[in-house]
Amino acid sequence: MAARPIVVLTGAGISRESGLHTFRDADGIWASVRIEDVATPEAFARDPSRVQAFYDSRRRGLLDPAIRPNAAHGALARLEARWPAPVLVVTQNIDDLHERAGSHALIHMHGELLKARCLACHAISPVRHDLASGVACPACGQRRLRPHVVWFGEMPLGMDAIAEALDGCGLFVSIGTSGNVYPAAGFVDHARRRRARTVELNLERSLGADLFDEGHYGPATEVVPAFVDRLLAECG
Ligand code: BV8
Repeated sequence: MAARPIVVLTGAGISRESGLHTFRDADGIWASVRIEDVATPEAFARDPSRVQAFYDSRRRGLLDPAIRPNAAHGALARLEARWPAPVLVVTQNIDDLHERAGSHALIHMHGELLKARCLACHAISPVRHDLASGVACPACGQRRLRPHVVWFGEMPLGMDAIAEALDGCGLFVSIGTSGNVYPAAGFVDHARRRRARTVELNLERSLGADLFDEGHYGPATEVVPAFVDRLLAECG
């Protein structure tokens, strides 16, 4: 049977072994700061400096040369390069590790830490420095930049393209996500309704584990390359 398109959803767990923290693990980001204080539009309106400092700190962390893509990111880039049908990675992550590993068909549905959005002209521009310093928008020159990040209560990015890809995929793979956050956590249901095969690759069973046809559990750098190798062997 001809190879079908694949949609892969990734979450913070795929970047954990690269040295980036997850959100809801014991040492996760939400263990030391509240979503309501740093990851909502209301938080930004109430205390922009605090929100900018939260993302400036994470951006500096991501730019540390020690933070590099890991074998799981690499396996997904290999899958895209060698699978004989489209492979789309939809990531909830705002890091750039999928790009640096070589993935090209990629949607950052929660935005990107290395981009800023201008509140005056809406331009999106690359950023590698602190926004708290009040840098000017390269497009309009005004000093009203926010992180190009989707906060709680904001519309995720690329939803139409994601829905179209889920409609047409034969395989949906969820990697490194706890299944807490919607609409991402609902993608498996969408794929099932379209009769796609659904697979979860995670350190432990997620909230939606029962919705998957199969699950393989362990560190992403082990279970993702093994799964990709098996997929590519199956398709010859
Ligand atoms: C939306 C920002 C409407 C960037 C994030 C009231 C008003 C409006 C909406 C809502 C509301 N109440 C609820 C909602 C919905 C809300 C939501 O889901 N809330 C939850 C908390 C209940 N969602 C929204 O608000 C979304 N927008 O609904 O708009 C709409 C929707 C559709 C259509 C039209 C309109 C916006 C959600 C995006 C919020 N922004 N991040 C940033 O700061 O990073 S969400 C945040 O959680 C991150 O993006 C993160 O990616 C995401 C999900 O977390 P995970 O990636 O899963 O990380 P987590 O730590 O939870 O889990 C890690 C997993 O990895 C674990 O399972 C662990 O076992 C595993 N793991 C750990 N180590 C490893 C590993 N796996 C493998 N190997 C390892 N080594």
